[in-house]
Amino acid sequence: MPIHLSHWGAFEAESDGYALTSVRPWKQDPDPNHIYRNVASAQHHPARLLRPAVREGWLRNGPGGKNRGDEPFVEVSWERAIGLAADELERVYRERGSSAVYGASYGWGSAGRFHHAQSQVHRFLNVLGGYVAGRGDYSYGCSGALLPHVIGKSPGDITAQATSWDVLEAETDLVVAFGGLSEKNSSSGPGGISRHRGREAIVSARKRGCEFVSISPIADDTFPEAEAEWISLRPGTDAALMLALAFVLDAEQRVDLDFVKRYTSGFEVFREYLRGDRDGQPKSPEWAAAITGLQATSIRSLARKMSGRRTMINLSWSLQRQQHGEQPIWLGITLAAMLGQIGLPGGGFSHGYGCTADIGMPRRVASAPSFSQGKNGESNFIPMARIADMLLHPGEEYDFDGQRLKYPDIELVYWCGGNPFHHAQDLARLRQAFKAPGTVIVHEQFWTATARHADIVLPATMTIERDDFGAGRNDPMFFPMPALTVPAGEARDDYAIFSALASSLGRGDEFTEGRSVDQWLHHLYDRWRSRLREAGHNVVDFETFWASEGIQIPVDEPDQVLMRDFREDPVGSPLGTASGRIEINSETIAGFDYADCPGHPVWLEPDEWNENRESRYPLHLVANQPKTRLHSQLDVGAYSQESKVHGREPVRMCSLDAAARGLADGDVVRIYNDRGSCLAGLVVSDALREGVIQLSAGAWYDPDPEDPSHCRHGNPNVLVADRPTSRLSQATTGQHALVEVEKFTGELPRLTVLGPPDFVPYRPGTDGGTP
Ligand code: PGD
Repeated sequence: MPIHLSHWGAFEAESDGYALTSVRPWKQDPDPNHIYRNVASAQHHPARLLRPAVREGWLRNGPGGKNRGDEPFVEVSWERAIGLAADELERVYRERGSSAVYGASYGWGSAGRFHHAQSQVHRFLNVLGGYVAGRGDYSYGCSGALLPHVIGKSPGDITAQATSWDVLEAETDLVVAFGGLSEKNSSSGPGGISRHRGREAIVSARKRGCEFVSISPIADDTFPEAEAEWISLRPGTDAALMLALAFVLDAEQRVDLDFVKRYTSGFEVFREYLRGDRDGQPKSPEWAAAITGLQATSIRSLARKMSGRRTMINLSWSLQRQQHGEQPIWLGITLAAMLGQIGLPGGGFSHGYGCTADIGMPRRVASAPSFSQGKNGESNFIPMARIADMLLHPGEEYDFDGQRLKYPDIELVYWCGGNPFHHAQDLARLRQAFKAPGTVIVHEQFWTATARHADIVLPATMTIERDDFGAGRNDPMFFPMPALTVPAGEARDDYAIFSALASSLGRGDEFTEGRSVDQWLHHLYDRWRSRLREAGHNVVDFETFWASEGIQIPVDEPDQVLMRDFREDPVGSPLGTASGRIEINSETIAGFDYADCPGHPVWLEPDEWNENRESRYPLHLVANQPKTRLHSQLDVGAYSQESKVHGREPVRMCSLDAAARGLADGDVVRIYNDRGSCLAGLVVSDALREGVIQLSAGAWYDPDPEDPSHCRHGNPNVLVADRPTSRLSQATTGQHALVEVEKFTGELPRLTVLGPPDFVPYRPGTDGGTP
């Protein structure tokens, strides 16, 4: 039976050529999840995009976004759609140049190396002259700016180089997981995952006697098999807890001063802050207790427990998806340095196991082949999460990582493989921002909110409808992915769409290099095979690979340990920081003079947190990753839909908070703050700390036509502020917001986002063309 790869695992599928008739997880996956069940049920769902469509007002009046998101669509032929998009691209590049085209097109897209949507769109726009790019990402954008200054590595480096599960299993005595070690987030990995390994490793570490501590406002943020001690702190206060742990290590002479001296720089400056030498406030457990809501005694005993044994500090990505997100990451690394175990098997830190399925998989000798994006001729970029600011404030200046930058003036937005109306914050504001450019072009598989906020919408195939090959970011398995069915409706591969557009614009040869999909797959594979052969690794030829159920890419070092080289030889293998060491104090960051990210890690109060329970919005919303889908992908699929309550996204709240509001399990509730509101279905669960609720991201945004700040479906990003982490990183703070919850007693509104939008027939003469 053919094996197919998805971000959430490999699966075996049978098909009748039109649809999948049977799907089950790959036999060799020790711990599959159920997200694969969304695939077959979504493929022919009414929300599937079947034909090219153009917003009626854009078709009639041309560029201009005033009514974008409010008007019906006209379905048109492929020929017409390609003609309209090509003419508009030609106009914008000619009149305004590449600095007026925003093509970052952020998003996870689908598994598959050739049809990788972002590679496709970037290559296409590069052929036309380039585009304004987005730097960083929504996953770990804050760490992306910070870590190069602190450890001279990107988050991508440290996820690929993370100490392997095998080593953790054999060596670690204590895992202290800030932000947990999540079972649900371990379901998926970018580009695909073959064998989900986390649970096995935790089970066998536990059997050996390894202990786990889960620090999170949500009890089930760590695999149940870890049997973790739950330290339930107030959301957003990990930095204060970490400072107090560091304070105890220092006060009780538990700091490995030899390690600190040899491998770090700036410890003394940080220690003055810790002891309160400059501000008069020692960062003691008593000080942290008032901020975190924990007992000073439990902070002290955790610090003692961490010293003197092999301790792995796990820093989840969620910690930095909040205001001042740099601080807990920097402090977690500082704590690991003070314990002196960085570079030792099973000790040190990770960022972070449990965030995606591939962290803890040792590096391969080479990544799988990929489609070249070419060279971007445009130098303008924005930090990825600043899209609404860019569209609303062209020409405005802002700070980013020591630079003073200016937002470009965008006329055309091109999106392929992402869903900004899922991933961005303050969606009512984003909706306003999306009205600014002249034209928005989107390739999508479904009528997501992003497709509904576009002018030209082009239907793309799903992975099961096209030939490709796939491998995850760190995963050693490389799978052939032959198409399992024909495309739904008139959907085309992104490659076919870009080839047609490039050819209309006279750039076809540059984009395709004269190759069909099949020729590209052969070409990319053969080139990759020769490179591996030169490096001494033999892999089978393309035909053998294509007929196989996947091949193994050799792994470099199964017992990989993060920063082992640096520990063994700090002079010969220095870090890429200014000092070549771990920077506990960074002169570079201090030189930027940012009050919201000073030169060493500190506690900074966020603008929004629930210290004051008397506030109008006393509940702390954690808007984290969902369990039954990846981000917003395939929200219409069966597994995702089964989790809904009265069709709304589930929100979890503890029994005390529910009782205080007269709410019961299964109620439809309204969650609100000054930015917006949404409906959700209540699940009462004492896995939540009192005063905290959890509503995962990813329910497709279904705005009330009268009030776009109200989502009828349960998308938390109407509630979360579009506030940057700091001037250093300008990343998302999507994880938290303050809210209140009440029972919804009105008539339950119908959801419109789970079907197609309104279509109107083409009215000849409106633009002189034909449909
Ligand atoms: P996805 O739902 O994966 O979200 O944001 P991202 O935009 O990546 O969107 C992918 C889209 O691509 C889907 O709509 C899918 O249909 C489409 N697609 C898939 N394959 C293809 C293809 O081959 N071609 C084309 N044309 N389209 C395709 C994720 C982002 O959300 C991330 S990474 C994180 S970590 C953030 N997390 C949070 C969070 O924790 N909390 C909040 N509040 N907000 C977040 N937003 C961020």
